[in-house]
Amino acid sequence: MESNTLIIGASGQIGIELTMALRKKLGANRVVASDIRATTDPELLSGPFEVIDVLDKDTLENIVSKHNIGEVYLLAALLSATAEKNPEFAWRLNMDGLFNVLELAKAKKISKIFWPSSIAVFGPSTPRHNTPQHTVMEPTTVYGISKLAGERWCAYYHERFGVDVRSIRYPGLIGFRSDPGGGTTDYAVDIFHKAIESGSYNCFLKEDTELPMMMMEDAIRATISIMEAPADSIKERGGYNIAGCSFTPSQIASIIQRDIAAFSITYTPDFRQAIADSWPASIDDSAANADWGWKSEYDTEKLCATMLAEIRKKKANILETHS
Ligand code: AKB
Repeated sequence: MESNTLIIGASGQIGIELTMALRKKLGANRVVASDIRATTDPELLSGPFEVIDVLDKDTLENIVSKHNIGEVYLLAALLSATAEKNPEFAWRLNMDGLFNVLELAKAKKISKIFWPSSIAVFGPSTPRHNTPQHTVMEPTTVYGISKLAGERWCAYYHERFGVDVRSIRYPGLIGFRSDPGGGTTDYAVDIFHKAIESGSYNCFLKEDTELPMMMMEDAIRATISIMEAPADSIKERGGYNIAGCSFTPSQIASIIQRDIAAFSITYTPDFRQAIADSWPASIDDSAANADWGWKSEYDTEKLCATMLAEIRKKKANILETHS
């Protein structure tokens, strides 16, 4: 019997889009979406849905056996800004959740794992531009520390127990279908919604804060490609650098102003500025390109044009449905 796929944390920013992409590819019934809370989202309910707390090992194991799960995408985590507010819980969720899934693979109850890492594994002592795959890694955030430790555990479980775990260091992810929650790069999604809704945006980062970003379509494609790549092509069992584009708040504000001339932006940096300042500005993804053929398809211009067009379309559809 063919095994199925489980997505843990399916209600989050990546989870919804990944669930839909995998259901399209594999068939709705072969992809089980799960989250800590029940959902009313029709997209998530277009196939099987289970409530799972990834910290509850027994329930996780029962669901894996009930649905004959082979591959697990573990997306449940606290992101950088939220993690700083609750370090103890962030560490527990981000680490113990990973251990529970790695242990299932070690016991041969599942065959393959995707676990997201992040550019947050890097820190202020890392070279900021074109950050290499292998370099100094001294993260200063709870989130970054948990991601770096998680990468090392993934590599350890692969080396020691043959666990097939694959990982990507996501940059800031920009999508129009779902909202981000609790990240430092969230401004770069919010700015498009505010520009269209109210014509102005108050940014929590300084105007010249350059960060690596990526259109969600690219991120989903990267995630599915690394999982489909032959096992012997995956040389990095910690996490792969992947690059999309890099920009500052003032650069995207200027692009938005070409479309919405009256758009205005103000800057009120808060605690997230220090997090952003500790991260790279741009990423070297040549290892991902060489090992499993990764290449981004969205530059900053294309990303902005897509966000503006799709958010407008979404709002027009909502108005139409309500009229
Ligand atoms: C965050 O801002 O915390 C995330 C990330 C870069 O991992 N988007």
